[in-house]
Amino acid sequence: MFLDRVKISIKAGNGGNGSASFLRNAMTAKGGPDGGEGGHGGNIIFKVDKNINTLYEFKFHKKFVAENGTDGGKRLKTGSNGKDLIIKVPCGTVIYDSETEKVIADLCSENDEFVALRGGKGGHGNNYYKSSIKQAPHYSQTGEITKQREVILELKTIADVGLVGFPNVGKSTLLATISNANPKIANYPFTTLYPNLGVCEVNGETFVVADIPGLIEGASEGQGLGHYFLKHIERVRLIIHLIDISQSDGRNFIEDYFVINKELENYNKDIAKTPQIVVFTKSDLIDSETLFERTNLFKERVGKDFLVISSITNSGILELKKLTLEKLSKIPKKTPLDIEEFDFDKKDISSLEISRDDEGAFVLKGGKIDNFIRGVVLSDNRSFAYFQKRLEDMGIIDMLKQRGLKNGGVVKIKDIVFEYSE
Ligand SMILES: Nc1nc2c(ncn2[C@@H]2O[C@H](COP(=O)(O)OP(=O)(O)OP(=O)(O)O)[C@@H](O)[C@H]2O)c(=O)[nH]1
Ligand SMILES: [Mg+2]
Repeated sequence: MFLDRVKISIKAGNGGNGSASFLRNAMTAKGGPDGGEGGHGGNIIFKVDKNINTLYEFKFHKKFVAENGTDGGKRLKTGSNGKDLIIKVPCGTVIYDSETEKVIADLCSENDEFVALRGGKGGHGNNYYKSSIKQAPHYSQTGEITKQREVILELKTIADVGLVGFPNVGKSTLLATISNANPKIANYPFTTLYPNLGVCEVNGETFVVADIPGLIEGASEGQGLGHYFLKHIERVRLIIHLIDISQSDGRNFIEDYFVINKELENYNKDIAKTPQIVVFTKSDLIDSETLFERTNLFKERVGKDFLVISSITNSGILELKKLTLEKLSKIPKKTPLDIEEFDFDKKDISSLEISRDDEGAFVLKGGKIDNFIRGVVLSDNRSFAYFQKRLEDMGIIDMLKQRGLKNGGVVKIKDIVFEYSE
């Protein structure tokens, strides 16, 4: 099965806790603080792997968690950093924020990578808080806890050329003839169920060709399989539009031309503007007189240039390869998609919300509080004093006073409740 859109969850590693320990050995009965720093959590990184062509692996594996940092230890031992988790994706993977559906990364070149989530910071050990006035801090900082997020991965094939046309017109056969690819070929419609890529070489130069599953009338509205794959044509620079000139499937070749172009236009106006080479296939199945009549009719009715080929006799194949290369040399590469700035990573450390509950207690919330509170281990009186002092330094006590906080008033911060005393 071909999978080209999938939702997965990702989580960077948590930071390790800082340690609050004191040096104790035979020589120093009462040593100083020696608690080490917590290690940082691992990042979540998406990286292009050119050996992967589909998102199939994500069918079974949908949850990705990077390693946590470990806690700091005694004797200033720093915790180890969590390992980054590298998620390998095919070239052409677009990543969306699943909440907003905005594009947050477009991994469209071979060496692209994207750090989606940064690991939580490790907490400071008590040694870090040592100062001239505070020789023996008993508190340390907890590591940062990261949140799980959801992203959507979507594969939009990256190829220079897309082979487009009705089912059974010979797209896969042409791909097999001109490139190193080995797609399934059979004399029935919808043989190709997902895009195949091949590299075609002409005069020492190469380009990448994608064989797209056959389109039918209504494809842009969901008929057949094609609609699902039209997105893979979005990024090709050149379309080779294949039409069965032998009419072996009983359709009319001129109608075929218009129907497919209409579907492209209905799907996306930009695709309709992509340069095309019109190619008549299976010319070996009709005699030269019929071929002459039909191509003349096409000139009259449509008036566009075309090439005539047969993948069986190879006639016209070299000419098509050369024309493709020549056209490509004049068409600029498509630029990556516009990226919305990704704000999973931005931490809210400034917001502060003050409200009062039914009992008249002051309730503090917001990023500023979250950031601060993780540093406080309140099992201990000395760290509690530090906590109140920090609230004062941050100007929060003044703000509360302006709103009516008096001596003995109750303040709630998450699960910490205390009475304010001047
Ligand atoms: N005689 C002749 N037969 C061809 C030619 N090209 C393809 N065929 C035959 O046409 C049939 C369909 O070919 P495919 O390459 O599978 O067609 P497709 O366009 O990829 O079809 P879907 O994947 O179903 O959309 C096969 O039996 C091929 O052998 C050609 O130039 N001449
Ligand atoms: Mg095919």
